[in-house]
Formats: sequence, C-alpha cells, structure tokens
Amino acid sequence: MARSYIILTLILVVFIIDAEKVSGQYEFFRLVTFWGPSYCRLYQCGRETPVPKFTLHGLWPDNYTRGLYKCGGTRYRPLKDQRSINARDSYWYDYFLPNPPSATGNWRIEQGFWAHEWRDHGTCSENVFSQQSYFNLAKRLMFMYDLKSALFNLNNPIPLPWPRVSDVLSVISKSTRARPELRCRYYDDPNIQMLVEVVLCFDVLGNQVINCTLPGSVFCGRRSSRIYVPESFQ
Ligand SMILES: *[C@@H]1O[C@H](CO)[C@@H](O)[C@H](O)[C@@H]1NC(C)=O
Ligand SMILES: *[C@@H]1O[C@H](CO)[C@@H](O)[C@H](O)[C@H]1NC(C)=O
Repeated sequence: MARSYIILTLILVVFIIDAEKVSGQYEFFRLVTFWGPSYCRLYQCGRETPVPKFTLHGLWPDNYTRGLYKCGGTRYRPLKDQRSINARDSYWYDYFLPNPPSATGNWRIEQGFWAHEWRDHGTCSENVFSQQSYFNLAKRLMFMYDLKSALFNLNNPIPLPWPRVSDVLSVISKSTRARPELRCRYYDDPNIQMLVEVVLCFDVLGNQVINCTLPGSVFCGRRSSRIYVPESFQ
C-alpha cells in the first residue's frame, strides 16, 4: 500500500515536472551564429571551415520573461544519408570534430552537437515546429541574411579588425533592418573583447526578423568600445 503510494507519487511528480517543462510557451527565436575565426581563437578547433564564415550555433526558442531550456519532447533523429549530413554540416558546423561527420560514423558523437541543440533548445518550440520543421526553419533562417557580407562590405567600410560596437551594430542592422545581439568574449588580454557570436531574433513563426530585446552591446561593452573582429583563421 505504502509502496504503491510512493510509486504513484513519483509518477505524478515526474508527470508534473514534465508538464511544467513542456508548457513553456516560446515567444520568439534567437538565431545564434558563430564567427568561425573568433571561435577558433577562443577554442582549440579540430577543424576550421574551408573559408571563414558565420556558422550556426543554434536556433533558440525563448520566452521574454522566462528562459526556456530542455523542454522535453522527442528524441533527436539522426540524419542517415551522407548528402543531408554534408548539407547541414556546411552551415551548422561542429568545430571540435577532427573530421567531417559521416553517415557511417557514430552519430552520438558526429551529430552530437545537433542532438544537443535539439534537446536543449529545439524541443522548446516543438508545440509549433516538429523536429523536421525545426531543422528546416534553422536552415532557412541561417540563409536569410549574409552577415559576412554585411560585416566585411567594401562599400560600407568599418575600421576592421577593431571596429566600435556601434559600427558592427549599425552595419548589421542596416542589412537586416533589425537590431542584432552581439556576444563578445575576452581574448588574450582582459581588455580585449572579441566578437564571437552574432544573434538575430525572429518572430514566433520564424517569418520575420525582429529587434532583439537585450541592448545589442550587452556582451561587448559600451557602444563606443572597440572590439576585435579577426577576418581570417590565422
Ligand atoms: C512567457 O512567460 C509568461 C510568464 O511565465 C507566460 O505567461 C507566457 O505564457 C509565456 N510562456 C511561458 C512562461 O512559458
Ligand atoms: C527596431 O527598433 C527601431 C528603434 O530602435 C525601430 O525604428 C525599428 O522599426 C524596429 N524594427 C523592427 C523590425 O521592429
């Protein structure tokens, strides 16, 4: 009797925790992108992209008042054929893999980054986007704007590799017509902030870009500060 009561309570608690996790309503998306050359200065990359570029870190559904994370939902379904693996790898890049992911490899390792992004973030919009739609959306949003051209645009030069935060905000906003979020990390010297990630925000259905709500420079210092934006891997 006591024992079945405990089990019932456990089931109930698990159910409530689960329901709580899934009930999170996301209100917008963050498309978080790495600038490869910065990322590989910060960490020991197993491989670099063939050309310096922005690659996807993740598409993060979120709520304005409450952070959403690990919302339960379906398990990651690994890609099985090499063509789709290569296609996703070209813009959603795991810098720590020593080699490109392969259809014959261990997906838990070689697709581990995608699985992790799905589990921690993708599940939080599964009430609207099935797993397949979520991955399609991530790809579509990733290709909606060309951040590299916006940043390294000869017609609109900014003083690289040491632009001000405001320069970077302004060239990106000009290209997307919305305020991005910039994320910097200290590099080498406690006084040097390096631009590592650019975040674009999208409405709940992923149809249009919207202003990110955090002040764009919150992770990079004041708008007038200079930040380091390396153009190449070396
Ligand atoms: C965002 O957050 C507020 C407050 O928690 C809720 O009222 C909204 O429904 C929305 N979804 C949540 C919390 O998951
Ligand atoms: C973003 O905010 C600016 C003002 O800071 C406003 O002019 C612009 O219309 C907003 N853009 C969007 C897409 O909401």
